[in-house]
Amino acid sequence: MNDDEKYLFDLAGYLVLRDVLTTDEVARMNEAIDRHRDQLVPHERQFEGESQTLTSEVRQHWLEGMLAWQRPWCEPFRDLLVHPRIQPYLTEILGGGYRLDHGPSLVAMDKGCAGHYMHGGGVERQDFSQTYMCKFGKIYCGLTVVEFMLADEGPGDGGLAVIPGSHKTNFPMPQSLHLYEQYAEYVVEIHCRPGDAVIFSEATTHGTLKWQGDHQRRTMIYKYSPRFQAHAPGYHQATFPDYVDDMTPEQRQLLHPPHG
Ligand SMILES: O=C(O)CCC(=O)C(=O)O
Repeated sequence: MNDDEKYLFDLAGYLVLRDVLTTDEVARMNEAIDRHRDQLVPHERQFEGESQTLTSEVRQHWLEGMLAWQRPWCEPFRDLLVHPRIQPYLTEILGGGYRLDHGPSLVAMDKGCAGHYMHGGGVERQDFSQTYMCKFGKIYCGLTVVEFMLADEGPGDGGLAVIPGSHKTNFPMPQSLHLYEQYAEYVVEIHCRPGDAVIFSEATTHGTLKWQGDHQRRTMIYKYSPRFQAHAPGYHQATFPDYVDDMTPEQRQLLHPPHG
């Protein structure tokens, strides 16, 4: 993570990284998802709230469980846990030994699909697990999101949107902004090509705009925490799930419970 990227991440709460995945990696993931499309689950209506701008009869579809899929389908998703382009960023902002907190999850959206209200940021995050701080030139993040784009997300398509700088806000978000009904000029729609990645603090206010693209939106979401911290219950309630035995030691390291 170079000095420009540290400045931008601290300023805005997110970074867009171009060409993180090869065309082949994107194609392998899309093929694996196509093979499991019968497992896509419609998203609950609660994520649009009462919003007049985000609601739709066309539901988002989510898919999980990729790490446990049969080989070769699990492989590209396991590889993302230890992707060499992403690791230096997470090490810098989360510290060594960071953990997969929850995910991976696919969000798939067809034309006209419902969004997700603006959430996170400022005083909404009273829980330290989702904090953002910068002290003595060092960034400290709690829950941190990496989105890997598997389809084009161009101007006017909708999809991921953030409020730059909102990871440092001090006042409650107006309800009309939460519902994306007012102050749209403060919300930035993120534009990506397949293979790009976006890293953002969960404390950066973000959401999903209604999908207007003719093609299906596909983004893979991985959420990480520092090694000593958990937001979600994790993968290790009593014992590790069986598929962990079949992972590399480097991949398995990411599924460890919080520790000092
Ligand atoms: O659709 C997206 O890219 C954002 C999803 C989101 O807001 C979340 O997982 O918290």
